[in-house]
Amino acid sequence: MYGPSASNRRGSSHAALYPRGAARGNAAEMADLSLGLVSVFDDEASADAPGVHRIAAPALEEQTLLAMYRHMRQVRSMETRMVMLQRQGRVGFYGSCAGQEAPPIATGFAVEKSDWVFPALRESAIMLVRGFPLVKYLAQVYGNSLDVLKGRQMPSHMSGREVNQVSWSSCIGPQIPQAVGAAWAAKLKSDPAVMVGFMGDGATSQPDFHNAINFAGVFKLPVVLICQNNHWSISVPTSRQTASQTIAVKARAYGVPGVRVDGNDVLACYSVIRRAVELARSGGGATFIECVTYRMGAHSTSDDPTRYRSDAEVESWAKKDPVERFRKYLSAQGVLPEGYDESLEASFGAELSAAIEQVEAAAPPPPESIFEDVYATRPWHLEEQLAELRAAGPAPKAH
Ligand SMILES: Cc1ncc(C[n+]2csc(CCOP(=O)(O)OP(=O)(O)O)c2C)c(N)n1
Ligand SMILES: [Mg+2]
Repeated sequence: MYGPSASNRRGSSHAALYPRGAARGNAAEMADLSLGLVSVFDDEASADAPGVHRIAAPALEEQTLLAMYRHMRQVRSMETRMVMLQRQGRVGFYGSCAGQEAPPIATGFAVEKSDWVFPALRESAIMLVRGFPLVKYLAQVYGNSLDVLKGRQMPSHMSGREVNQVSWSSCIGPQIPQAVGAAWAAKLKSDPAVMVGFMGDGATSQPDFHNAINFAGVFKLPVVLICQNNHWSISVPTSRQTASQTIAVKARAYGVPGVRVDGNDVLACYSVIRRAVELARSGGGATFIECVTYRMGAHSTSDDPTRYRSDAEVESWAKKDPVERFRKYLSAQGVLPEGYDESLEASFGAELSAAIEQVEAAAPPPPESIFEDVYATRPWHLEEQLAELRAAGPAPKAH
């Protein structure tokens, strides 16, 4: 989408700012990475990327790398299955994150238990990395009695109190000031929690983005703002969204370091997000990260992307599939056990089928539940309405 800048073409100054193997950074060091493309994978997919800035792989144990890979594959299988279920009429709506697995999975590994996630549209799976049960997760799509949100949210708007993840709000943008506000609260309370706020490329055109990042810069807040630039806001391409050279560079205007990273390279995402989280926790303030990625499927099950984007574009990004790139990397490193993929597919396929079966067998939320969770003590007029509902008996069966 973006051409190489003069500073990228020089390249060497970049290398000095983010040296290979650097474990920790400071705000000044990260400030000039907003025009390049930080990457770990040295593969065909990134070889000709303009301004590519290769960094060393993060020092992660083999077990952690495999766990990360497992999550990437699991999410891909889950997204594929859920879209199929929608097409079969078993769920009403689904928003898939296929193609964009790397930033959320990397985030799940980069944050600590006490940190909070404020997602945009395609980061629900962070909850699974942080231990949220699959059955409860899928029940949200069905909105039935196993759903912790009691069917009150649109499908795919998962959230989980036990994993510190708030619901995304459907409106584009409000989670950004919410993340920043929570970071301000944490700072005022000397709470070491870091807030991670996500957005799509489209959300960077919203006033909420500018208000929030400005505030985060001025008050040096413990927040990491992550934009998943998937090149489209439904049918609007990034080129019609902004005339900025990159999205990450917008951070400069607010005195916040901006880092542009290969969003289909899970290890690069992990390194950059982890450093930003550490920086935030150590009092270094906010970082804005642009993850350059691609939505492989439709915006949601209500969208037909063939109306606005070309097959050639989709095919060119298919070659940069983040799951496949990670598989090739692990295989080249000798980390992937023989037959691992096959056993993973089989076990996760079975786990998914069992979870779906359990969820589909659950009853709808009881009608009385609409009177719960707003007031600590139910006011008289709601008591009256509840009595009326009970007196009316069960609703007629839908055909
Ligand atoms: C304030 C607001 N305006 C418009 C919409 C309709 N809408 C839903 S998703 C979307 C595009 C979002 O694009 P982006 O932020 O790039 O996220 P992506 O879907 O690409 O992940 C729009 C315009 C909305 N939900 N809220
Ligand atoms: Mg987008």
